[in-house]
Amino acid sequence: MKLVMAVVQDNDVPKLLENLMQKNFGVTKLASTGGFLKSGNTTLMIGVQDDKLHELMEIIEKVCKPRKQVVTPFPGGPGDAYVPYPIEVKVGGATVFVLNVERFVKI
Ligand code: 2BA
Repeated sequence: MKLVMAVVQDNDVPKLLENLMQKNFGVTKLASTGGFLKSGNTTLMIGVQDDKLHELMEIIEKVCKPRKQVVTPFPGGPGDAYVPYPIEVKVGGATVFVLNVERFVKI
């Protein structure tokens, strides 16, 4: 069994959850915040049997689209020369971690 931790953009969450529910994946949704943009994103925790991992990854890939976001970087610290001009960053589709599960119990 694997535990998939997928950091996705909030915009993609409703459609992704709908797709995952249709295919009977078990999902826990966590509100999270990106360290760089310091804005909200969503982390989905999905426990999945090994033989369903490929199907799960295909759904995430299909639904989560990369987007461009314009941000103004934060100053590094006191005394830093800071020029607050906006930069464009590409966010997503999804950042996905796949972890081996040692034990899975429901009590
Ligand atoms: P954020 O940390 O808010 O990053 C948002 C986007 O900003 C990133 O998109 C990337 O395109 C850009 N970015 C991040 N750090 C940067 C830097 N030092 N310089 C320039 N641009 C930078 P993604 O790579 O698609 O990441 C989306 C979100 O996934 C991240 O939001 C973070 O919440 C999570 N994430 C990404 N890599 C991670 C990692 N190695 N460990 C844990 N979470 C991660």
